[in-house]
Amino acid sequence: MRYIFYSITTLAVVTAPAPADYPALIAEDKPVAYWRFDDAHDCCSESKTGDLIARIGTGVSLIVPGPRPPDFPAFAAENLAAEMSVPGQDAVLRVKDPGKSSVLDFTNGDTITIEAWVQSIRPLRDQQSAPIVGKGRTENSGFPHDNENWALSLFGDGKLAHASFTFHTAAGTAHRWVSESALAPGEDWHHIAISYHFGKPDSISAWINGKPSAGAWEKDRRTKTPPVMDDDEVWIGSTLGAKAEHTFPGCIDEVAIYRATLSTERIQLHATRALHPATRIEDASPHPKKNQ
Ligand SMILES: [Ca+2]
Ligand SMILES: [Ca+2]
Repeated sequence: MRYIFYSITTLAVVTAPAPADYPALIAEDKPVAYWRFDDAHDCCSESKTGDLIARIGTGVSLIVPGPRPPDFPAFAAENLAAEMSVPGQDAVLRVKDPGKSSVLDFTNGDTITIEAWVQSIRPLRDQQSAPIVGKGRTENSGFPHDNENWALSLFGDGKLAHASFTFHTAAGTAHRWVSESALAPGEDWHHIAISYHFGKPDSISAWINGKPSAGAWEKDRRTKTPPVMDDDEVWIGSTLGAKAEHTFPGCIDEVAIYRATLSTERIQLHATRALHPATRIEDASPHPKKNQ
């Protein structure tokens, strides 16, 4: 009887009401751009807010599963993500900057928060950067090579992947912050978020799967100098001409950009992950021995 009672209580946990649906959660925090990759058509995936359109490169697949229940209860069972499926062959999503003083432009005094779900399937080499979403450094004609306005990436240490935030100054100097916490490559989905108030190097916050992580600017790269700000594109999943070595090694989903900081409580809500019910039963239930 003990085993039957255990199963019933576990079922009660499984059928508890799910939290609010993910797009509604994001909308409450008022992003200026939010790409879901679920309702893409021919060429494009539209932002759920504003009118920023991500044009889909031919090396991107939009038929792969994103985070889904039961592990990620806020998502729909049919949630889709963007896979950089053919690295080096146009595996990138491109968003045009509307122009001067657009919602994609940031300078000193502005706050940016960037978040995304990532499935980093292949391991990163030591010092390898895996771009999630960033503005500039596209190698588009008419723009300098070192014009990264802002970017969220993973950064490899040869084994694990750390969260990183980078920008260039107008002079073209790169400034990279790297989290202490890191995630292992594989099939699991992870929520990554970074918040930064430009001009204040100590203002940076990062969260991996909802947990705040300490971190540091690379040596001599703390700066109060403003970032370069121009009209280059935002790219999701790749940088630097979308070459294979500069393309994200896996899938990206639910990319959101805010012009404000988000509290840890809100980030944790976004990053909600259920304990896997099946695993709990497997692990926790006593199994009677055979022939007992
Ligand atoms: Ca999605
Ligand atoms: Ca601009």
